[in-house]
Amino acid sequence: MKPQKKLLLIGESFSPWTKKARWALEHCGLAYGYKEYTPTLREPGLRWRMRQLTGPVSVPVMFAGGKVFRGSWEIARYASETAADGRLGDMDAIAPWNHLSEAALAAGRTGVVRSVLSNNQALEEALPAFVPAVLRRPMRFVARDAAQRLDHKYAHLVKPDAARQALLKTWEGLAQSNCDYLLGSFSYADMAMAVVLEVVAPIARTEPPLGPATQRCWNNPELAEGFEDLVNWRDRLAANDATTYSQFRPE
Ligand SMILES: N[C@@H](CCC(=O)N[C@@H](CS)C(=O)NCC(=O)O)C(=O)O
Repeated sequence: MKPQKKLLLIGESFSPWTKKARWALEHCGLAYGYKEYTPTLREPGLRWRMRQLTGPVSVPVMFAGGKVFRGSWEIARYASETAADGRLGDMDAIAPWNHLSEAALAAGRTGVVRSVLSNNQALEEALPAFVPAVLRRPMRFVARDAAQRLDHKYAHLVKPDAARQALLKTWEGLAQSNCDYLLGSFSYADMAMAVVLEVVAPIARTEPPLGPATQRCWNNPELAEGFEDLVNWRDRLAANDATTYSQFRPE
């Protein structure tokens, strides 16, 4: 293990990309500080910290020894290089799995955002915690506006059917490896693909917790039923001390 720098991760607890980053850091035994990001409200602060005043920003972002690591893949690579013992697997061999995961998550996110947009209760739940109950209904438009902006920001990344394709490839990969690990032993490939199930039948603990209507928006019963074997596989990884991470553990 290389000497450890102080790490600060900024993410969204419910976001599958943040889940991938945390899982990788924790599997590599790296301690990190964590701050929850609130889109729009916290964007100026994040831009300031990143020294990035223009262009799109997204989370997770990690700060380590004056360097900025943008996105789950850069963070996972950093974790792998710091652990320096190959415990996340061969990252070059894993890259194609991560591409499948990214495409599936992009499609999943757009599905979730559009489902929130068509659900008044979920829109109210999306407002920050400090908004009092009586103001939630009249302020739905604020949440709708934020969700529409997210939808526009990321819609270009969506390839139809990407989630199903990624799940199918994972199912085939596991059948081929003939064990619970895509590359024969637990690696970031398993994390990247197991996290796809978080836009199908999520189980990771989120803080702050999502409201009940929002939770329903994150579920895709049709895919969950079609890929029940994979949901069970992900549950086995989550239940195993050697392969799980903090968001899969009860508090
Ligand atoms: N490729 C990036 C994707 C990260 C990403 O899409 N983050 C979204 C999560 S929904 C985000 O930051 N959304 C909030 C925003 O755009 O304001 C990664 O691997 O981390």
